[in-house]
Amino acid sequence: MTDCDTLAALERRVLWLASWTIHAANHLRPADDLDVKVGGHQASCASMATLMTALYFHVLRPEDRVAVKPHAGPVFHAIQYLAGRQSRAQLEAFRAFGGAQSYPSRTKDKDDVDFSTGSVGLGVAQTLFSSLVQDYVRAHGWGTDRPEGRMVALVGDAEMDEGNIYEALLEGWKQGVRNLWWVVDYNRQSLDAVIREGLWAKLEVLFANFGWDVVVLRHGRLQEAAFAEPGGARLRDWIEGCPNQLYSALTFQGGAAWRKRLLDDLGDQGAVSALLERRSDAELAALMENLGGHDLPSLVAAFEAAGENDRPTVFIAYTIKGRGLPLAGHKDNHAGLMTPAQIERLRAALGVRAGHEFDPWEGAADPAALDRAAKGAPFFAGGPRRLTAPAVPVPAALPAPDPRGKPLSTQMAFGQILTEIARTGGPLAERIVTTAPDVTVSTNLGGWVNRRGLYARDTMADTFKAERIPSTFAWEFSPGGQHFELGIAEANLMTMLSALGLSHQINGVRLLPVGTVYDPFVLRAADQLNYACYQDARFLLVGTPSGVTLAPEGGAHQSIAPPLVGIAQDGLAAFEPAFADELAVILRFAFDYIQRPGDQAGDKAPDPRTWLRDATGGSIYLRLSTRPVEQPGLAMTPGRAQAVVDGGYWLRPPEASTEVVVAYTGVVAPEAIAAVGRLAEARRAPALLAVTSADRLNAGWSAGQRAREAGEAGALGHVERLMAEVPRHAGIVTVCDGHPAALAWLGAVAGHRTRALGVEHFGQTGRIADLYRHYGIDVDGILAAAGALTPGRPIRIPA
Ligand SMILES: Cc1ncc(C[n+]2csc(CCOP(=O)(O)OP(=O)(O)O)c2C)c(N)n1
Ligand SMILES: [Mg+2]
Repeated sequence: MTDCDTLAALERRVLWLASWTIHAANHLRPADDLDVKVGGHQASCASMATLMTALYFHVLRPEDRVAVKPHAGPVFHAIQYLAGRQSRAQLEAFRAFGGAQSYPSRTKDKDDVDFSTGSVGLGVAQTLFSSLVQDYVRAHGWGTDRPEGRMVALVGDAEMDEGNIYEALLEGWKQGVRNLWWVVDYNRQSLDAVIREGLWAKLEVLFANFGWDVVVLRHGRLQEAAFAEPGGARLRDWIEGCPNQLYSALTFQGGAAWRKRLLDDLGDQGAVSALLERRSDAELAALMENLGGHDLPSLVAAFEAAGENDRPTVFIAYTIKGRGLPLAGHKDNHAGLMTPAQIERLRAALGVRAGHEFDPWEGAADPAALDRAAKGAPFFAGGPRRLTAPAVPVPAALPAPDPRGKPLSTQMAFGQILTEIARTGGPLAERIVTTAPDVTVSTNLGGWVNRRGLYARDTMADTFKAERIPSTFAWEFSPGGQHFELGIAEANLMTMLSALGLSHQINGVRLLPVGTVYDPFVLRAADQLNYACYQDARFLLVGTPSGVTLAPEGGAHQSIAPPLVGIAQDGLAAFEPAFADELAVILRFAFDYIQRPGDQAGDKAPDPRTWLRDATGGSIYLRLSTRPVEQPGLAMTPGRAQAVVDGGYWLRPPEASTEVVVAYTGVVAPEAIAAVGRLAEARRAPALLAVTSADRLNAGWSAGQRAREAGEAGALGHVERLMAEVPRHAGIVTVCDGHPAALAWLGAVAGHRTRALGVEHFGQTGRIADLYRHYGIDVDGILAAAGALTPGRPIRIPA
């Protein structure tokens, strides 16, 4: 066990290294790197140095996982460095290209980051969902060879304003979350301002209401000892009543200012005056700064006491932003940087020689003892923290629903395919875990849930079933269930997918997460989705219903922009199929694709057929619809299946004489097919392109161009091959139930004039026919566009 003197010496090294890392990034780089100063770190780091020293060098265990608040990144890297897990070169390149990241990053940092942070609030929720996932995994009998870990979030007090934290809190309460610590760095400062008075009391009540243990770390040992002296009670009352702004301001001004103010306020009270007089200015400042979050013995004792049980616990640790630095307490310190003169004074105080700033134990009395303590800390004793799990085999084909001549929607097909997987069982079925924010039935997961059950740590019977009341859905919860039912909070869905989708690396157990959401609400949780992808979590996201095609369901539920999200979101391959057999092929691909090894471990070479870096894998987004459409009755040949995955295929190929091409994606297939039939009357050899993934076509196009620019003469993306078949004089009409920009770029691939049809305005309700007409994505709209775009006989409209 590391004693508190050793921890205190480690803390000094942590504070120095973090401060120097930031200073070096600002002052020691070539001049052209200094165009933007690196703010937002120094004061936050000083606030967190004590807390993080106690946690990483004493309290945490190898199985614990931590989300470090973004601006404490340099403290994290310094700790990793002292433990031998981070390189000096990375610290020296802090915030430079390829160097240690500003905010801890699972994917971009080279040391072992458990959870990325940056967009405040998200890492906090991630720890909660990761804890639920750990329970899920163990409830299914997996991963029991490892001890249970605790999920820990280090949270800023202003970060607690983020709403997603409370959405997660509520869900955690419902699901009986445990093994979770949130440690609030209660420095009473945000970026702009000083925090409202009494926030801690609100948090205390709130968390207690949700069944959490609340530990307020207000005073350190020095303060507690002073409170025990004559007059100490008055001092305590003064400290506890002192407004945040004043406490911060006095901290900034130091010992003499403290004395003056305290004497002014309490000085006539004999015993208090004596208490103050017994201390020098420096001692008085140290006393007043000795808050709970800066007192190693208090922190260690509190964490150890809480570690006795698995209850969710919030620690409100009083700290001082910038503590130990000349920036301490100043309300403008968020982006504050120490001047070269100030860092020189800190250097002198800590006994650091010039030129030895990055030496791990420079200035330490007993370097060998510190080295042993740092590297031997339990947290670092468990070897690599990132686990692996073998891929779950995926069958060569998934069962495509048999429409038997009946129209079918992609959402119905999705439900049927999953139900069939549930029925046939096997490894794929075992590892799929579904989740939805109160849209399980309405996104067609009901069949799957009927067979696989809902998950909960405790069994809960379906009362309707027990009472023999007929119902289509069995709603039984058990530890073996495979559906996580979430409340209506799309942010929680995405964070849950992020947690489920990292299980192979966090728990060493592979899960295949499938989350469904009404497509418009992808945007409601777009930042959480981005966060999940940024961490390289692996999942399938199914947006359904989508577009204006949900028609009478209400204009307020329409999605216009998600196809563009599908194109733009890094780490997410988006598909928008029209037909059931396409969906079956895409789903099979998806279950395989989400298990591929990623950028860090995987083969980074692009596939020469498409120029997509498919070997690395990623997550999948499917945009589906509730509109039944006639199935084309085509065979699913290997060639068509490959093209469906690559992003598109010719339903009617172009010829040398082709004058117009209609390219569609998704649910508007019937309109596109009918329009091409009609066009044949007025234009030569109209062609029809089925786009199953605008995202993958677009990505392959960009990659092909980049490769050619880099000298790979033969590089061609799939869409470039498709468009090469279209004669130069032909025009292209694109159509989709979403923003027209999703397909408008097709014309640029090989230089064809293009008219892009789609939806640009939000909120009309009506029948599908009304809306398609209104937005011009019906047959007449396509014909009108084709007529205006290409020369030739007038086209008869309406049909
Ligand atoms: C979602 C999001 N919004 C805004 C920011 C910009 N930002 C970074 S830190 C911060 C304030 C943080 O205050 P607090 O959480 O109290 O941490 P401290 O500055 O005290 O270390 C803000 C607004 C961000 N990183 N993420
Ligand atoms: Mg703060």
